[in-house]
Amino acid sequence: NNLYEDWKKSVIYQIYPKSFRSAHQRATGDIQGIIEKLDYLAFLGVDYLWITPIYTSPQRDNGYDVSNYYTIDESYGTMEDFDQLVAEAKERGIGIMMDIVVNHSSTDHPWFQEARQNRNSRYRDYYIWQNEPNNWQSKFGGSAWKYDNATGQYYLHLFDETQADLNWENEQMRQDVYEMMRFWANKGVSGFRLDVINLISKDTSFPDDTAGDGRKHYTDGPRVHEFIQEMNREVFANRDVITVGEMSSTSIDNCILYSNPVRQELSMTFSFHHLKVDYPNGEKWTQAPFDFAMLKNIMSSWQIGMQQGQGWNALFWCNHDQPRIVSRFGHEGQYHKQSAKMLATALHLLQGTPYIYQGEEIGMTNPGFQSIEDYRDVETLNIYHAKRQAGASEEDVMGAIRQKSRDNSRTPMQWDRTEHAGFSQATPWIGIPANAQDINVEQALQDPDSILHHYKKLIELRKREAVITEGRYTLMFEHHPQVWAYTRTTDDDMLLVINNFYEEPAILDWHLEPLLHHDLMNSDSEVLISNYEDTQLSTDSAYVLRPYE
Ligand code: TEU
Repeated sequence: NNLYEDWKKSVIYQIYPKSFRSAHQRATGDIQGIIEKLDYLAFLGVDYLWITPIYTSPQRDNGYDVSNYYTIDESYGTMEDFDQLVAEAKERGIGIMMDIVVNHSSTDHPWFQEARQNRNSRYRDYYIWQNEPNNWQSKFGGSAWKYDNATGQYYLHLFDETQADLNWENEQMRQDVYEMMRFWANKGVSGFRLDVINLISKDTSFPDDTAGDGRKHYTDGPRVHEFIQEMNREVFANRDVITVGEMSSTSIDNCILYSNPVRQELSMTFSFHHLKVDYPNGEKWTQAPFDFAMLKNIMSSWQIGMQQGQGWNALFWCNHDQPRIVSRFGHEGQYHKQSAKMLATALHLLQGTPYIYQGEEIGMTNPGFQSIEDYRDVETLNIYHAKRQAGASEEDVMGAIRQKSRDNSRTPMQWDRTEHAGFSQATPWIGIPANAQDINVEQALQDPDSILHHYKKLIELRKREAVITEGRYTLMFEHHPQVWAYTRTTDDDMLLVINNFYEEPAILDWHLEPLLHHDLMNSDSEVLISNYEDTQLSTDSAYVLRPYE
């Protein structure tokens, strides 16, 4: 049954190279730094490394603004370094996934440079030009259109104004993209992560949005499945690569289309609805607790929906655009360890492909920077200025930024207790949280009870227990205000996962789940993994879970 091909048991680790490790002792990380740490990653047991963009770039958006898709940015090293990385990772059974950013290019890219020269330029139509802007908004704030003096027209940029949207209606442009992707595939990379790939097909009448920021006119747009199927034929078919599409504001139905194997589009999708549960009324730039009922509900609908439609989802709490999960849904203080392990368990025993973002496996936290001067991210800086200008107080804006900024996850990887946490001997490009003294890889390796060892064990379990890959998902104790519990079942096995998301002890009343209770009383069971040493499943009428157990 090719529904469960081998790669579906794999676990992926995300590296943000700017903040991973600087072998050259500079302010930013590099490829040799990744090579130095391959043994560590092999020890953890991951199968693929997704490396965020390392192509030549002016770094306005930390590499998501590519000015040459065929070269490595000098700050990261050389093409020789890259080839060495692919080869040395392969020796350890690890594949490299490239991050492909083709919804837009940098305005420094030669295509754009030529396109903006004059309206008849050969590359003009590689981008999207209009005489008048519509009311679509950039995801980083302000209008999505920028007036370009030289030719007197506006170009579209859904992100920063230096990230001009490519025109996927242009067939030659598409062919150039596929050729570029084949170049990396031929170098022996094992996969692709496709940046905001569900935004590439726009409604070409560019209508004003009557109620919103425009996203409904380009999200999962009219030709997107056609383009991805074409990319599949041109690049992925007959190659041993896995693919994951980053899907902005998507739907379960579309993700099934993107990832059901019969459709020949992508291996899997990233969706973000579960990470908007602390955006009250959809507003990100707020300080707000997370809505647990909503989280449970979203996770469950995606598990059930994707399973029914035979799609495949990526499982993730963290990435380079999100705050740290232990600071977000867990506990930074006394229950740091328990809560980080609980969150890992809740996620890794679901159906899908788990992604671990660098530092998550040791429980890295948000840095809690005090001043806007400490932040680097273009989105954060834009929002700071926009909100301040609109009259918001320094305290409110900084409070929201401390909770939501993308820089929360971009601080250097904490390797050890030395200065700059073993990231580099030079002062890093962005600060390091004070808790690096306690939260670091060296410490985690020495402590058999560490968060790191818990992640390692979860990865081992996934390889060993087919039920984690294949089992049917059923939500248990649906309305419990503190507990997310679910079962995964196959014909032979049942896995029961129970997580207390809060510091307060939680009581499970078995009378609420009589069938489950009956099954547990009449079968042999074993505790596979827990964040407390002495966890035992009791079938007494009420079962009490400890803080974050
Ligand atoms: O992110 C796309 C995206 O929509 C976000 O997660 C984005 O960070 C968020 O909307 C901001 O509020 C991808 C990359 O992961 C991100 O780092 C890039 O900045 C972005 O695309 C543009 O390439």
